[in-house]
Amino acid sequence: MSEKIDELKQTFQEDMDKAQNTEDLENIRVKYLGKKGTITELLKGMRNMQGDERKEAGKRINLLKAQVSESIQERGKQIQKEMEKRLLMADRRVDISLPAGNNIGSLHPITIVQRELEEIFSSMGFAVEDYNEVVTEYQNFEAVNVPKNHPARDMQDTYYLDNGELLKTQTSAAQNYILRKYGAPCRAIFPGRCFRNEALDASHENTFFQMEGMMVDKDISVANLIYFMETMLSEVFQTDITVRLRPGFFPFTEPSFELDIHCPFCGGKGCATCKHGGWIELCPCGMIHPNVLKMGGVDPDKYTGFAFGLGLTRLAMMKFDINDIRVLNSGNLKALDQFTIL
Ligand code: FA5
Repeated sequence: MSEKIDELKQTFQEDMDKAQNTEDLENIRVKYLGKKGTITELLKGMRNMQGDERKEAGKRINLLKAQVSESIQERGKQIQKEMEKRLLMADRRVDISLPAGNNIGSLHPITIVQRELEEIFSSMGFAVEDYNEVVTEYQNFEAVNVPKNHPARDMQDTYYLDNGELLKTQTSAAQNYILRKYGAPCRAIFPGRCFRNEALDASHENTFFQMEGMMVDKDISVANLIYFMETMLSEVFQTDITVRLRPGFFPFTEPSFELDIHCPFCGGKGCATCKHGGWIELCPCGMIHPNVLKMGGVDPDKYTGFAFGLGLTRLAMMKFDINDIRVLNSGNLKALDQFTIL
């Protein structure tokens, strides 16, 4: 019996290694667990056994049955995920001249990219948080080290409510809330809609999405920042991504950087997407300023951390090759219909 079980385990593993899709898996399930399946036959064979031999065989076969069924389920989930990923990340090109013939609805391109990023960061232990769109001046500016009359406020003019609150200009407005909620150590991302009083053009909207991320712990350094950004972007673009940091300025990070990626479309040779420079500017980031940690109730002498503010809308444009940001908020079904996920 034990030889038979070992043999069966081996052939099962070989069959599983070859399984590519749900149909292959169903065939394997029938072969081993179906009415006339090999394991079912083994169980039937116990009829001829007695006493301890029967007991022992029953234990082993039932264990094998549970393992086989679990492996099939696990592989099924994996195949399902791979299929969803392929559907989501298929290299879609927007052709707005195509007729709008699709009536079944679809996820918005930004939602597709946001969900993918959430999944990637969750798998690296980051909590996913949501935050208000209407915030106080304190949250949007003071709590991230931008005091009243600081010139950095000029770059982020926005829409004010009569009660003095405002539509948040950056997801950084949630940094203080996140630090207070989690304390240290913490890892969190918080995507959100942002608003700015902008002159609109092909790459500037008054309403757009960012995805902010923060990691705070003992001895966090720029090396950690680079590692997480490279890992995340390699997943998004499904290819190894090299990043470079250039000096930048944000009042809430010190040092501050602009993170560029080696163009994933031309491999750095130069193309229309990277404006022939080989690099694409993607994500401002830096080490969280001690004042921001302090205002969030975290001791900057014990903890350090990094923060980044990814332009989610711009990332979606890059992934789906959309060359005018205004398409995304336009409700133009001719363009948006093409992202339908069946
Ligand atoms: C900020 O908003 C900082 N809060 C980012 C940050 C977070 C830095 C944490 C350091 C640490 P900036 O203004 O550059 O930075 O905006 C970040 C990204 O948002 C830009 O790179 C861009 O992709 C996107 N963005 C900004 N303004 C617009 C706009 N009008 N339309 C579309 N995307 C925009």
